[in-house]
Amino acid sequence: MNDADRNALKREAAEAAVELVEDGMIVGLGTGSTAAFAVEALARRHRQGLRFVGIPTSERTAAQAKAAGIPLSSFAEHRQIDLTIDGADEVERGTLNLIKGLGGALLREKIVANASRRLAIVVDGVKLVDRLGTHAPVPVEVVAFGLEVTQAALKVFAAEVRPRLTPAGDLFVTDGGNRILDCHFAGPMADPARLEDRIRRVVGVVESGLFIGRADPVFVADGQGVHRLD
Ligand code: ABF
Repeated sequence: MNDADRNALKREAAEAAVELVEDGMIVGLGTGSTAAFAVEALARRHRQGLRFVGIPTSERTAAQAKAAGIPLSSFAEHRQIDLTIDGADEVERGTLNLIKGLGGALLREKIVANASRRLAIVVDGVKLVDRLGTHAPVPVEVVAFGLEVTQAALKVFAAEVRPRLTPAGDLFVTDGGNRILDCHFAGPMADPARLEDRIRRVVGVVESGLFIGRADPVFVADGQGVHRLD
């Protein structure tokens, strides 16, 4: 599938999720190319008169939303988000567990997801898998200090642990000033919930990109239409 076709699917999934937004809501704004289509659709609905405020999951999304005229807020004003619309890297059929964070915003995404009554996930069909770990590594956000030690500790669970680099070859720095270690597994994961728990206990880890039992619902666009998974 070419990029244009894939983008058309991403847009369809995003537009379906935006239908869940109601007047007066506090809306979490996700990160990534699929979530960006949702921000675009939200901006259109805002111009048509829908009233809501957005809480962004990254500086990138904040800039997009601001430029599009969406009113933004923060946790200083609102502790509870009604609905967040975000992308994902893999969605497990059946459980709807997720891998997120290849876009580098996993910590803020998890904080926003945690504060949300509902987390609507928008993906194209390529990201729907039988078991997590089919295509994507699990990104783990870690503090910069002791990176090598944390990397070695994560190596106990993963086949390979690689520091995320920028295209220029420097260590990638998250919006929170942390680093990312991408954990590659030899095959699909047997027990992602247990793995999330074990990764979290490693000293130096801030959060992992495993999102267990949080998606509600998932919109998947696959060329046959948009399917809603609950
Ligand atoms: C965010 O952006 C992430 O959690 C995920 O890593 C990524 C998906 O990006 P895209 O929609 O561009 O594939 O939603």
